[in-house]
Amino acid sequence: MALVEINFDGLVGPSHNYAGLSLGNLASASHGGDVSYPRGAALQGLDKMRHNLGLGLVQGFFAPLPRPNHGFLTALGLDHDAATPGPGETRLRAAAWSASAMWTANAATVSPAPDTADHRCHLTAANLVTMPHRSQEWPDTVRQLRLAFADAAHFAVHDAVPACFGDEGAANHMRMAARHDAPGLELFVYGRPGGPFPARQHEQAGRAVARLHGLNPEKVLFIEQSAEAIAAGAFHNDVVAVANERVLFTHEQAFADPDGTYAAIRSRLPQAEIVEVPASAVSLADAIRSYLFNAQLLTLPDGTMGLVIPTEAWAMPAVRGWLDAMLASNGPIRHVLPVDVRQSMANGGGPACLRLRVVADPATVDPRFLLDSARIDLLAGVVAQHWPEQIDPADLGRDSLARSVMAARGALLDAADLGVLV
Ligand code: SUG
Repeated sequence: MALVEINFDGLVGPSHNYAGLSLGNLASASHGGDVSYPRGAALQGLDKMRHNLGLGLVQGFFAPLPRPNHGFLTALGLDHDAATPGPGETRLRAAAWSASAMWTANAATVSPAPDTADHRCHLTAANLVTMPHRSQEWPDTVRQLRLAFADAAHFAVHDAVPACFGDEGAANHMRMAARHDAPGLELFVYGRPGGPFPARQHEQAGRAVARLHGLNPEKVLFIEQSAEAIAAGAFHNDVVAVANERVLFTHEQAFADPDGTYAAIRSRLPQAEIVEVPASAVSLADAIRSYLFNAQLLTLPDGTMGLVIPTEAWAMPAVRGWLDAMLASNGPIRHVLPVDVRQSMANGGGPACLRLRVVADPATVDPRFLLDSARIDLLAGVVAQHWPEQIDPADLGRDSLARSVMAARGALLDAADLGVLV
């Protein structure tokens, strides 16, 4: 089979909860303390995978990481099972329970084989150092990537770049190309510190990844994210822009220098089409609240493009109005496909956060990470039987909950024949 785009969705883990851990992520902050529904959340995610598979696309998944992460607590000098956390310890304890690895757009940055010097697909795990709860993900993530992409003739998996440079992976990286299997232009978006919220992506992290991947310097752009976007809650670029093949779908205020950015793209990829949503039609605040841009912009088997958006975006009048006008026009995005991922959305993770795109020949990927409808049913059966129905953040740390969360992940790994990740 030729090189195709494969979307690897993170299966929502059994410890999914709302602990309000991500400063600058308005949804996470506003839902902190709410009761979560891990079973419902994971089933919503699996329904999205089933939906996209039904479009005729290749779908993969990654398993949840081990939680609670007792090693993280030990390294911080904390007991695993203290019933009453000491002052200032609640957030640290919650961090060890976070199911944040579900947002696999932050797992790694991926450069497909047509872009790299050695014609292999390169993946660099993201260090995610800005948020303590996410900083513990990458060693387990890289283990999983090395299993899924073990075929060294086709893949190279790199450790995360040094922690002095924050890297959030594919959420701050876009690739544009005439077609997925053609050489592409890779766009690394970074933020500058100084605003009210952390700029999670450091420019040097993107530069390091581009070097590690052996990208042609003429086919790489380093783009500054606009400070106003970060200040408005766009903690990752994929909250305000998404690209697919020749199309960039972006909010007017996504980049520090939009005109310079568009000109640089067009000069390197003449067929680029830039679909810019003006602030006069959808304000930055509405774009971030609705997650319009945290969409999966997908090339469908008939060659047209579809935009998989969260139902929240479809329900917002300003966004709906703009999308209706877009569909009525003769633009490159021909279909809008709403999906319900509300449990993830309440922590700031839309359809695009939940997937990592890898352009590769599916035959070169470990088949245990690829899905067909029977395998989705298998995973859904495990979730229905083993995932906790609900979690009150006040219960994080309880031994009985820890045991059921670990047993649920164990059952999933057994069913998926991934026991080696235990
Ligand atoms: O890193 N939320 C994630 C959401 C990640 C979304 N990913 C992309 N935009 N690609 C984050 O902020 C919230 C966890 C909590 O508060 O319990 C959280 O980690």
